[in-house]
Amino acid sequence: MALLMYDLCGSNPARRFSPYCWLVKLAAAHKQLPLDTTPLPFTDKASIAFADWKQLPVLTDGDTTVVDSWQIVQHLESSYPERPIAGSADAMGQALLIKLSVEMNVMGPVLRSVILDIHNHLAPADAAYFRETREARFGASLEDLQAGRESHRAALQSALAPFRATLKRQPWLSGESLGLADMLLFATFMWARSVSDFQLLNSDDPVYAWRDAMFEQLCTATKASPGYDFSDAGMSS
Ligand SMILES: N[C@@H](CCC(=O)N[C@@H](CS)C(=O)NCC(=O)O)C(=O)O
Repeated sequence: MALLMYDLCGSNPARRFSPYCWLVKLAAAHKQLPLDTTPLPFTDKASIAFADWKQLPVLTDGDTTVVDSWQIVQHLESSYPERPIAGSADAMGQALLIKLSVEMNVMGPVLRSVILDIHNHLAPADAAYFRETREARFGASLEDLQAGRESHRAALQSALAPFRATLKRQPWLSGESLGLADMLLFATFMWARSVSDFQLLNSDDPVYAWRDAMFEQLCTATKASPGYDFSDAGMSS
């Protein structure tokens, strides 16, 4: 087994912030799989042209290339079933609802809260690319988007309501043990944490305590996984 993931980075190659790349790192950490990573900036599409893909993460597993974080997670689960993150095809299917809920409801307010912080961690060519593509997508300047971060933070609190209610009734989003549903939400927090010190959560929020517990669990797991370590992932959000 030789797992290599192309991982999005900032001007500092050690600054890795993509939530999709975080998801793969979390899954590999949980499974205690050694995962090597190659840092790539946004504008280096040439290095992943072999995969016929323009987004990160891209994973190579020996001779096999897998693109898209969800397909990568499914590949890891089927190829390396020990220490499952979902445990069955049905559980994987149910986690898809969590993934889409995070992407459609949670990622937006998180991104708008830290979008200028992301930009400020990029090398000049990437910063220009990020500004152009994201300002076109949102129809507003990065400065204006992030200036509204208190309202984005409020929107985030609402989006987290079902996650918060779940965590009042059980220790993990996946149930009695940490699993894929937890990784899907946590990856989004790692995205922000890697680039920003903006406080997204109130400290009395059950999601805050869960996030600390996730960090603790996965930092412990990565100690068994040479090649990467996220105990120093960046800032604290
Ligand atoms: N559905 C893809 C989404 C991946 C994605 O959007 N990655 C972003 C980084 S967070 C990217 O590489 N964007 C390339 C670009 O904006 O040019 C996945 O789950 O892997």
